[in-house]
Amino acid sequence: MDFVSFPILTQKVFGKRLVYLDNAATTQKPQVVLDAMKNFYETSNANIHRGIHTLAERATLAYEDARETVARFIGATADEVIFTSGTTQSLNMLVRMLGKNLHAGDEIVLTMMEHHSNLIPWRELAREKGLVVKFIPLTVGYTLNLGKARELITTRTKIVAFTHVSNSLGTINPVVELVDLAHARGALVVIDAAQSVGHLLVNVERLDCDFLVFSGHKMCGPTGIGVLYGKKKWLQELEPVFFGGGMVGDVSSGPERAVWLASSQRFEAGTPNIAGAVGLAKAITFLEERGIRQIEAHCVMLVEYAVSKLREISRVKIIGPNEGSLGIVSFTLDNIHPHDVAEILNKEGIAVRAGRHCTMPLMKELNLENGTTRASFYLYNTKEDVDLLVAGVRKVLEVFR
Ligand code: C6P
Repeated sequence: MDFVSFPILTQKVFGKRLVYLDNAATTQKPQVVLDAMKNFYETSNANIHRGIHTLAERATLAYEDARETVARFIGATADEVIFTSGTTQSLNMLVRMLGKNLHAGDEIVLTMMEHHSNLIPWRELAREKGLVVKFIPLTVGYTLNLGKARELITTRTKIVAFTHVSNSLGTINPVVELVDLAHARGALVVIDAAQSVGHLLVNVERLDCDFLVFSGHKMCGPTGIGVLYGKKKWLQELEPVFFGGGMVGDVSSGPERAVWLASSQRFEAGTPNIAGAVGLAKAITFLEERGIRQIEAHCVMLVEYAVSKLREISRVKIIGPNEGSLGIVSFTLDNIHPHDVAEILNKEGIAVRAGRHCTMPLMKELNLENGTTRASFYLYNTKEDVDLLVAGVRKVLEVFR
């Protein structure tokens, strides 16, 4: 599927066809995205919302069109979409904005499978303000323990923040149940959708989440562009935490506070990643043309195939749910260090990620101090890629007999 649209995938590594299975870290970029960004710089580059010359108007239009595209894609309105540099910046910004209304003793509920980006910002805030952070544990089947979630989410809970899809396990979390639980207790919901947007249909209206964040680079877009979605009623109440050009309606040298712009631009201080937004919008139309449902089905099929093949090897242990994993297969091979596994696979032209995947608390909980080897798939991967991975794994096991 779509192999030819991605120029980088046509190369060889150590004389072997590149088998790129590190898509949860970042996906490759189709030619149309590369062309869209090149075309922007060649024909339209200017700063936005500032100039009244032709290029400035063209660039502003391209940037705001990109915002419209993102909004439509996730079922939001344009004024609910804030461009950031990626999931990590979205979360750090959001934590600081929400933190202004949190007080000592308030509780934040996260899950044991959070990426550091949806963990450390909350922990830092909690340390500063005396907040309590609680974690929803996992079941033995690597899914969230919803019974415990019901106990942990109480009227003291102010925020429930969780990943839609685990980057280490591939687990798809039950968003609707968690949103219902949180809202029933009066808590706000923050969804880390870094591993889900562009992989399955994500509609913020249907999910009824309060905030949702994701990165362009994990869905065929460029690096350095991401999104913070917020329900309009919350964004209207929140104060920005970054200040500078492009976000004020009025400011003077006096001590009085500046007046922020009313639109989501007030959260985008400074010159944003204009070409990145253009590239992300192109990535979205590229994915839509291929069909998000088809992409999801393709990745699910590849995971099922990979799991069934890997399970034939007795020394492999799959670290993830039996079913319902989205494009991610994490595994261990006896006690072989995942870095050794990845190095040998690399010599076979196969790119995987090895280690703790920025989820150290999860790995500690699972007694996997060295982490796992993780293969992650996207629309351009094939069953042949899986076969090569499995052959590579057998090679690793021969080396570590
Ligand atoms: N996970 C991985 O290999 P950034 O780096 O800001 O684009 O995304 C951070 C992030 C947040 N949440 C989840 C669930 C993620 O998977 C990631 C990025 C990559 O798993 C790089 S650590």
